[in-house]
Amino acid sequence: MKKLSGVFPALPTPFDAEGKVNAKALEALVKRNMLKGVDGFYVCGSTGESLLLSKEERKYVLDIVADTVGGAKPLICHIGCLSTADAVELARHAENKVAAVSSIPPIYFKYSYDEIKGYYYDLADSVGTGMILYNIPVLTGISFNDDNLADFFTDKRFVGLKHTSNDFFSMERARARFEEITIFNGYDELFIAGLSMGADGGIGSTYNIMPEKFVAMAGLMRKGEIQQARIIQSEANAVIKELVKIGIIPALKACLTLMGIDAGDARKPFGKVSQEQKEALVKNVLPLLEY
Ligand code: MN9
Repeated sequence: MKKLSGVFPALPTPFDAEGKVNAKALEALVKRNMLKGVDGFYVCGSTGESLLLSKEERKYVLDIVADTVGGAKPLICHIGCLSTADAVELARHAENKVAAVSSIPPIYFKYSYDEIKGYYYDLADSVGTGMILYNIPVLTGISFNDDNLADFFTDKRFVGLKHTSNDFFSMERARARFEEITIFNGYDELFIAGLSMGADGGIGSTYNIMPEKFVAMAGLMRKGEIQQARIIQSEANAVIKELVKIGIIPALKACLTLMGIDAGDARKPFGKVSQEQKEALVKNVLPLLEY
C-alpha cells in the first residue's frame, strides 16, 4: 500500500430535520472537498459523531462516502466502539472500502494497558487493512507515546498514528523510530507544528470549512516555506478560536449550513447553536473562511 499523506478532512455527519443521516448533504460536502484538492477522508471519527450513531448508520455513512469518492481518494474509517465485537463488525464492513481503519482506545471502563492492547490486536487480527491508532488523550484519558508505541508499530499491521495531542516530543520520537508509518497531526490549530515535527499530513474537522487553507499550508510546508504557512495557520486559528467558543462540532455544522451544505444540528446530548451564536459566526467567521 502507498503511504498515506496529506490533508484528510474528518467528515461531520449531516443530519436532516428529522435527525436522520442526510446523504445528499454528505455527498455535496465530499465533492466540494475533493474539488478543493484534499488528499483523502477520515470517516466516522469524533467529528462524524460516530459514538452517537448506530452501527447501521455508521455503515451507511461509510457507504455514502465510498460511493461518492469512487476510489479517487483513500478513505480511513474510524471503527472504534465500546465493545470489541462491535468494532470488529464495523471493521469487517469497512475492510474493502478503505485504505485503513482506525480506532480510539476502548473508553469508559478503566481498562488495563494489556486490555487496551488486546483490543487493538483483536481488530488487527480481524481485518486485512492496516490499523491507524487514534491518540486523543484529552478525550480518552489514554496516551500513546514513546513508552508504548513500539508495542504496536513493530507489527506491520499498525500503519499509522493520528496524533491529537500537544505532545510533539512523542510525535517526533515516533517519527524517528518508525519511519514507514503515517503520522497524521490531529489538532488543526497546530497543523504546521505537527508537520514540522515529522507528521505526513493531518486529519481535521475544520478542514471542511477551509480546505484551501490546509491544502495550501501542506504545499508550503513541503517546500519549506514556513513563514508563508504560518500566516495561513494564523488565519485558520482565528476561525478555530471562534468555533471552540461555541463547541467545535455544533459550530462546524452551523458554519457548513451557512455555507450552503445543510449539515443540520449535532445530535443530542450536544446542544443547538443559538441564533446569537449563528449571527456571531456570520459576522466573525464566514469572512475569514475566504481564500
Ligand atoms: O479530528 C479533531 N478533533 C476533534 C480531529 O474534533 C475532537 C480536530 O480537528 C479538532 O476538532 C480541531 C479543533 O480543536 O483541532
